[in-house]
Amino acid sequence: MKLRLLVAALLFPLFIQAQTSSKPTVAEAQAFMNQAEAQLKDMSVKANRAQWVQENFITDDTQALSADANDQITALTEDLVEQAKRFDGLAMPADLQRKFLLLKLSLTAPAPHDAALRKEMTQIASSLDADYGKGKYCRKPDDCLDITAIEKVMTDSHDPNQLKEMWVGWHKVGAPMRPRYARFVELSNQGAREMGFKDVGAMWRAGYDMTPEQFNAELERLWQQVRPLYVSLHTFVRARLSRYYGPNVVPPDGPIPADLLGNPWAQEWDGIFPLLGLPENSRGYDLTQLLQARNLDAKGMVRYGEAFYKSLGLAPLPDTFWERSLFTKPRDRDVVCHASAWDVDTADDLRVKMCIQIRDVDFVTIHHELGHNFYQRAYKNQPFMFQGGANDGFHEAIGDTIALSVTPEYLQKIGLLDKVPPADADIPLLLRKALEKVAFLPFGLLIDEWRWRVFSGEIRPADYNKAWWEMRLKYQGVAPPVERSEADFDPGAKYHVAGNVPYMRYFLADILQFQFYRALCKEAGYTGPLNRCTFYQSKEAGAKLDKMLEMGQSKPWPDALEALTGQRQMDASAILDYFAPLQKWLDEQNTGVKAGW
Ligand code: X8Z
Ligand code: ZN
Repeated sequence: MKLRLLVAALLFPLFIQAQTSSKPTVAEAQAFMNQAEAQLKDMSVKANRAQWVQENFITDDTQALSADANDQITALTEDLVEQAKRFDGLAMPADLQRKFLLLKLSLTAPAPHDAALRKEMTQIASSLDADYGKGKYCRKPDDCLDITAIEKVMTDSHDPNQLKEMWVGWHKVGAPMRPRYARFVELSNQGAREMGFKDVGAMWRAGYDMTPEQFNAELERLWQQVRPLYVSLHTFVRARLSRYYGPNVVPPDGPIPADLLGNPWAQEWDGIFPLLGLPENSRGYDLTQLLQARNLDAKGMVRYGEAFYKSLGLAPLPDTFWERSLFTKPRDRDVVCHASAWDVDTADDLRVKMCIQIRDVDFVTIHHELGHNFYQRAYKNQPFMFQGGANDGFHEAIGDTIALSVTPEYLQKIGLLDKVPPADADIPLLLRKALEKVAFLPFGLLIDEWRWRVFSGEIRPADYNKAWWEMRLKYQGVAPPVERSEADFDPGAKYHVAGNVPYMRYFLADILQFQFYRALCKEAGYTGPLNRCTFYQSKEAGAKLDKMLEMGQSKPWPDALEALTGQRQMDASAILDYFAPLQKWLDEQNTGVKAGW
């Protein structure tokens, strides 16, 4: 085909010139896009199935099948992006223009055109994902802990030696990934450049309906808005941990050892609430205990989650959701336990995959995952290219917005809690929430700050770990519990790095969810203190939410934000409002204590 064109060009140069300068029409662009959407939809369903099987049954074969399917969809997408270049510069309706942009941005890992290199890249991606899923810390050959077990120990144990052992044990998972990760960066960068982007990070940043400079400025603005609240929390937590463990273990004026925060990545700190010295039972209840006292199983917890969404007027999940989801960790095989929500056929085949434990944080994660599923179903009638979150932060924020509504008042309404704790339980309740939401902010920011610098070449493979810990120190004020070197690859011990899932979405979601929540509480007619609001059973809130969800990514995200909140800017004032009483309390507690690290 190409050869024929070349001959024609030599024989009839003038004719060819006339042909190529005749502009394609909008009708042609529309027809091209319709066909592209049909092809991509078909192939993405196949790739979804392959990946579902791989993550639920990790073997060499399923890994190869999933890599193959990914290879094919990558090739198809890149081919379509190449063909779409002939419509560059054509004036077309805004929604069609948007589809062309979204087509270009649709791959998280763009690959080189060269088929051998593309295959190499998709195989590396699949092997990194599988390595994480299979990852274990083995104390002895027949005594191994997977990440679900390690997370549990790191939340429950308060023995610094055991915590250090777990932390070091889990972080061994990253080291073997290092050379493959470096190669992955090279190959996917080449793919991004072939598509016209500077590098993969620049391509990821192009998905926010603004220039990369504007996006950076937005991130900085939001971070500066919330940073004082984070520093107040850090200062308080460090002082209390120093009191609990002693100043030799937790120096009162330095960074906090990263293994002592109740979580393998020190990303959410709710596990250490009992160590902070508040009076026994100060919150009035403990959700983990309530769930366990009910003898709830994993499915029962998901049923509660679904019931919340139904109470807003949204339709129940299909039967296949209950038949095909994975709720508990299988005993006899390796699965990727990191929770995820799936939309296998871009219509009704919704699923979650999660190794649920009966505890409060998993209750929140269930609502989080269902938020993805309800969003996916709400936009299923949009054209394929518009089936996505207004931006990826929106997708991550929906379920968390619902989970914020899991208040004592709500738990009482659904019969899980007898008595709503009085107002003086608010500080402990807010503190517990802050350990989840405020502690997360710098972590949410730094993962992709690191990765963007890796993709741009500013951080070289020889400095991967050094830069990682510099950034963890700078943003989070945490330090590794033992010395690290470039023989380690600690970023690989975090799922989203191994699995190549962009992370800035979670930082945005952490801010957006409070903005959504405040708007939905208002819609529900609520006027009390924000942290006690539940919009459970509010059909008004449900209708407002659904209106935004149905839009998918058909419009720039400020339009979606406006539909729900009336605002067109991301705004951290909602998270600050929510935690305002706590910030005041923390600052009182911190009087005379040096802040920062
Ligand atoms: O990965 C997730 C979800 C699936 S999208 C469970 N989260 C981030 C993480 O675990 O690192 C939710 C909060 C942040
Ligand atoms: Zn999510």
